[in-house]
Amino acid sequence: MVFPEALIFDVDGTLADTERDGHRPAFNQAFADAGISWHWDVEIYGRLLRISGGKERMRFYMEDHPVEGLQAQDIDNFIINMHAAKTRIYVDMFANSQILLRPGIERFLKELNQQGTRLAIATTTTRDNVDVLLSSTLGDESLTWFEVIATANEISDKKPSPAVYDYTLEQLGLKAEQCLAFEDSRNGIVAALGAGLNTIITVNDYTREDDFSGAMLIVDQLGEPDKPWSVLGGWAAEKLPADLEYLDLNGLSELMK
Ligand code: XBP
Ligand code: MG
Repeated sequence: MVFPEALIFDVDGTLADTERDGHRPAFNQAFADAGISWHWDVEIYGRLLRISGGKERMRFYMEDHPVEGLQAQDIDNFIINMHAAKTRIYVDMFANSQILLRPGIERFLKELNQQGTRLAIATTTTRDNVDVLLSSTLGDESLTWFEVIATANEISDKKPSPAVYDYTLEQLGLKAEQCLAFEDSRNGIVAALGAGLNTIITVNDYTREDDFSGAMLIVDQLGEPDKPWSVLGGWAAEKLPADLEYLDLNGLSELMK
């Protein structure tokens, strides 16, 4: 293996823990505003995360929790409108944002950007959500660090489909073996592996127990000098220097040998 030409990052759960305290309350606010009795608590939402994509998640939930008075022919419009409302609420939440990047993300992205490694994003979330997360945590300029930002706006076929990764590779003009993906979930790794990408996993509270078979490396987070990571597994884990406490360019080079 050689050092990757490009690194491709998932967003939700990987760059930031957006699901529990971001997307979930935004959905609930949209439901409440529309006068719908749905409420997704932390546990219910964890189960629903199996379905990627907010529109798909609502459609799935509706099968067992029909909305009173909603006719079959109005369901598509209902989903579109609810999702647009949820996206507006989510974006507005960042005005007084408590959503921070996960440990190591800012440090590592800056290091990669300075060193000239090409960067991309491959996510099933909506483009507005990516823009607000990046600009509120790293500044507007950070959007230009990513050569490709592939979202649900470009690719409607969501993870675990590899479509968003296939599209990202095509846009980068690179083959899968020249790149590396960063993911946090089962759906994410299935998508990345499906596109042929080596994958590093940072688990989170919702995904800790997921099946990450095939991952190159599994860690609790990318780590910081004052917040060392825990290496949890992965087929390349033993290549890492034992005293390495966080992922940096040197660690990545070792991993790719
Ligand atoms: C993210 C998702 C998204 C978000 C909500 O998955 O599944 O649906 O939960 O965003 P991944 P939208 O991290 O694998 O990309 O409501 O915009 O879909
Ligand atoms: Mg994710």
